[in-house]
Amino acid sequence: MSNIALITGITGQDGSYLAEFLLEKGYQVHGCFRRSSTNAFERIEHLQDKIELHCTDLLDQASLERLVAKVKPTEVYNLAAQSFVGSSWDQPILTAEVTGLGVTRLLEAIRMVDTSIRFYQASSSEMFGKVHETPQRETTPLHPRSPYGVAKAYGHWMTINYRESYDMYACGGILFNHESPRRGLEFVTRKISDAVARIKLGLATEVRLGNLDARRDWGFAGDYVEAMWLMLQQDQPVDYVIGTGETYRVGDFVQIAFDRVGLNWENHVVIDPKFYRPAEVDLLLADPKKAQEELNWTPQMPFQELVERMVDHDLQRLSAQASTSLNVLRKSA
Ligand code: NDP
Ligand code: GDR
Repeated sequence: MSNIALITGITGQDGSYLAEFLLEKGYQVHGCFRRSSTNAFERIEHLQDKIELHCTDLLDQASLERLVAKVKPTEVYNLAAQSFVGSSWDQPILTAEVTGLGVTRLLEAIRMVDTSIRFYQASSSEMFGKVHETPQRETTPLHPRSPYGVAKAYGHWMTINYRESYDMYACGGILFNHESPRRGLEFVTRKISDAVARIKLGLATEVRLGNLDARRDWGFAGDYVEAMWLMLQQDQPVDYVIGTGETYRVGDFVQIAFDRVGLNWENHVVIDPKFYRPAEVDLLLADPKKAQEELNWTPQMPFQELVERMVDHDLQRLSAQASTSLNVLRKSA
C-alpha cells in the first residue's frame, strides 16, 4: 500500500519542508489550507503540481471529517496552529480554538474514520514555560507562560489521551524553536535577518526589539521535519523532545546577524518595551538524548550557519526586489 500523508498547515514554514521531505520519500502528499483573500501559497508554490490541496479549517469539525474520509491518509501531521506566541495574548480564545481544540477536532475526525491512521501533533517547548529543570526533556513538568503554551499543552495531552483511550498511534513531537529563510517575519529570528538586510541595503536604519536576554535552543526547520517523520515510523508511538542541546540569547542572534554584513548592532537596535511579553519564557534548552538514541536523529546545521543563511537569503531577496523596482522605474521613465 502506498504511503499517503495529510499535512495541516502545509502553507507554513514546517509544512513546506515536510511536504518536500515526504515527496522525496515517495509519499502521496495532501495538504490543507484555509480560505483567504490573499495568496498564502508562497512557500509551496514550487510544489503545487506535486501535491493535492484541500480547503479546510481546523475550526470546522465536519470539513475535517469529510477530508480524512476522502483522502484516506496513512499518516496525518497536524502542523496547523495560531503559532505566534505574541498574538496569543491578543487572541487567547482563537488560539485555544485553533491551537488547542483544533487538535481534538482532528483526532475525532480520525477516530470516526479509521483509528489505524498514524497521527503526529506539533507540540512545543513553549509548554515548558517557567524554568523548572534544564535541560528540558520529555519528563520535565509543564508550566506554560502564554495562552499559546497553554493551548499546546492541552493539544499534547489530548494526543496522549487518544493514544491511551483508543489505542491510536498518536504522538507529540516537543520541538524547540526551529528557523529558516521561510520563517514568518513576525518571529524574532526572521525579523532580525530581514532588518539587517534592509539596513545594509539602505532601506532602513533601525530595528526595534524587546527582550534580548531571552535564551532559545534554535535549530534548522529542514532538519526537524525528518524527526516528525521518524516518530511515525516506530513500532510504538512515543513522544520526543527535539532540539540541538545548545542555547543562545536573542542578543547573540543579533550580534552574529549584524557581524555578517559588517555592521555594529549597537548603532541600529532600539529596545522597545512594546515587544516585551506579559510573561516571558526565559530559558529553553533541549535534552534531545532520547531522540538521538531511539530515532537516530541529530540536527545538522550549527547555529552560526543558520543565522548567516537567513541573513544571506534576505539580502539576496531584497536586492532582487530593489533591482526589479529600479528596472520598472527605468522603463517607465
Ligand atoms: P507557521 O505559523 O509557519 O504555520 C502555521 C500554519 O497553520 C499555516 O499554514 C497556517 O495557515 C495554518 N493555520 C493557522 N490557523 C489555521 C486554521 N484555523 N485552520 C487551518 N490552518 C491554520 O508555523 P510553523 O510552520 O513554524 O510551525 C508548525 C507547527 O509547529 C505549529 O503548530 C507550531 O505551533 C508548531 N511549533 C513550531 C515551532 C517552531 O519553532 N517553528 C516549534 C514548536 C512547535 P496560513 O498560511 O493560512 O496562515
Ligand atoms: P517563540 O518565538 O515565542 O519562542 O515561539 P519568537 O521568535 O516569537 O520569540 C523568541 C524570543 O525572542 C524575544 N523577542 C522578540 N520576539 C519577537 N517575536 N519580536 C521581537 O521584537 C522580540 N524581541 C525579543 C521574545 O520575547 C522571545 O523570548 C516560537 C514559535 O515558533 C512557536 O510556535 C513555537 O512553539 C516556539 O517557538 C517553540
